[in-house]
Amino acid sequence: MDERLKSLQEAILAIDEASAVEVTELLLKAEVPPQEILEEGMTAALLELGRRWNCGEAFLPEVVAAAAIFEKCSAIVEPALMAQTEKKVSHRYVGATVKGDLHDLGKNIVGAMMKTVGLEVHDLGKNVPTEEIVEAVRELEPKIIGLSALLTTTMPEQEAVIKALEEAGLRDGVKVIVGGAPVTQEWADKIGADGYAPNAPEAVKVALALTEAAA
Ligand code: B1M
Repeated sequence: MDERLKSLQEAILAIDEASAVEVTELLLKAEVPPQEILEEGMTAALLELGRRWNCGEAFLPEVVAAAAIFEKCSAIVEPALMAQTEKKVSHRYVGATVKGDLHDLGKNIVGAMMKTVGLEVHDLGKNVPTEEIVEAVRELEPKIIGLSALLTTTMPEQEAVIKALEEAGLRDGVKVIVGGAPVTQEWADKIGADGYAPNAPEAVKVALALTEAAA
């Protein structure tokens, strides 16, 4: 692993915002691909923090502070991400973190990556009620929606959205991709989602495959 990506991880884990911002800018200047900065630097740091939290080695205030630094670094990386990718498709994508769930960093990264391939992204935010997602599908008529869930207790909301789309007669017109740390392919199959991805680059691949299949 690039030592500079490692120092970005360390700065986030040490809750050192100034260093994290500085290293992110240096990495971009050094033309390290923005996807690598996002995945191997920033996301890896939060995953490590999650592990520490699990073992009682980290506490909520640290997680909140690290998440804020992550967002600062994302704002720096996102324009580079947008600039370097060639646009391929132009369909509408609606993204949301499901009801009861306040985790939105992953959803934001997925949305940013979807934009880089030319998808028109509508971000409904976090803790989004099922009815609001159904309404957005009715109004915006997206080709794809992406549902993030980071808690085992909110995963069932992904299923609730799929059921609500069926009941509203909207399910046939839209592909549903699910993701989030506890979500698996098995879960996606069980709830009748069209796609699952473990990370943002894979989510883009799945979205492209689904839009091609639907075209
Ligand atoms: Co929370 N939290 N959290 N948290 N948090 C987890 C998820 C947890 C695993 C930590 C732990 O205990 N080890 C645990 C869940 C346990 C479980 O459900 N079994 C947990 C808990 C318990 C909680 C609270 C209940 C804590 C409390 O209050 N006691 C609380 C719940 C609040 C709520 O949602 N109602 C809570 C709160 C928070 C913060 C607000 C402090 C903060 C979120 C800040 C924010 O999002 N703005 C936070 C954080 C940061 C985490 C961890 C540490 C990191 C999550 C994250 O942002 N990762 C997390 C530990 C972990 O995940 N291991 C944890 C980085 C992010 C880029 O990754 O979101 O996984 P992720 O997204 C990835 C992939 O999952 C995928 O691609 C992304 C990029 O590669 N992906 C998709 C995501 N969405 C996708 C959609 C797709 C496809 C792929 O298609 C559409």
